[in-house]
Amino acid sequence: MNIDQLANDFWENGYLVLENFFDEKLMDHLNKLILNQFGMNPEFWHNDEFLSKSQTEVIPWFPQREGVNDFDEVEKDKRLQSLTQKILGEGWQQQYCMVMFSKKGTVGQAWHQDCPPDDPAKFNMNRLVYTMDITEEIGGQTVVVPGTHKKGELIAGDPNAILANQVILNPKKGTLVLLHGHTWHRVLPIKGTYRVSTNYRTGPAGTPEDITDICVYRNMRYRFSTSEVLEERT
Ligand SMILES: O=C(O)CCC(=O)C(=O)O
Ligand SMILES: [Fe+2]
Repeated sequence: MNIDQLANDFWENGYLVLENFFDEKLMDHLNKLILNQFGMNPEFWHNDEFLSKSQTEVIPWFPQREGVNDFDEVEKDKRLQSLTQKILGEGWQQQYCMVMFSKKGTVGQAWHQDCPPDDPAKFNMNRLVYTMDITEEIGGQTVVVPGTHKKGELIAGDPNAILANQVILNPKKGTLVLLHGHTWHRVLPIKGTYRVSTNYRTGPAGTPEDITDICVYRNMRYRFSTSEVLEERT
């Protein structure tokens, strides 16, 4: 693993894809725990206004907050730690491990930035681990627009439009995706039985715990802690 090259690629494109990064057995084990937790028909967690306006259908689970230690192994991976350090620098902070579940027939996630890009130095970084194959047939592919972590605010408009230069990612079981929180990204609708990803969120030194409280969509800014549309965008 050439860490310097990978870190350069990350800062050039705003994301990085590393296939076969995690052991298949570990992925299978975590995926089983996730399915036990959610079942196939979990209730949505956000309110109706958010679901209809954000066009985002995903249910989060924070296993470590419930004492489920099985997810620690990924976080402790030395290669993941050194790559994170190279990209974010000394003093980077692990925020939390969040599993995101979407069931069959749901819309995925509309275009967004995880936090406002008003100050380019204030951002989160997603470290996404895929415990199952995400394929064309299953849907739920992650879509990014390379380099947009340097382009400021996501352009307003149709929440789900095809954007120029977008790249569709098809992460496999064991793939690691690093994604800058300002990079414009979305998740396509889910056609298969379910779709999960697990996000070990981080940020550079000094990143506030609530950095991702306000999310930028193409039609609004939304604050999760108060379930509030802060700004309509047109
Ligand atoms: O699940 C994914 O592939 C991306 C989810 C996402 O938008 C995020 O972790 O911020
Ligand atoms: Fe996101």
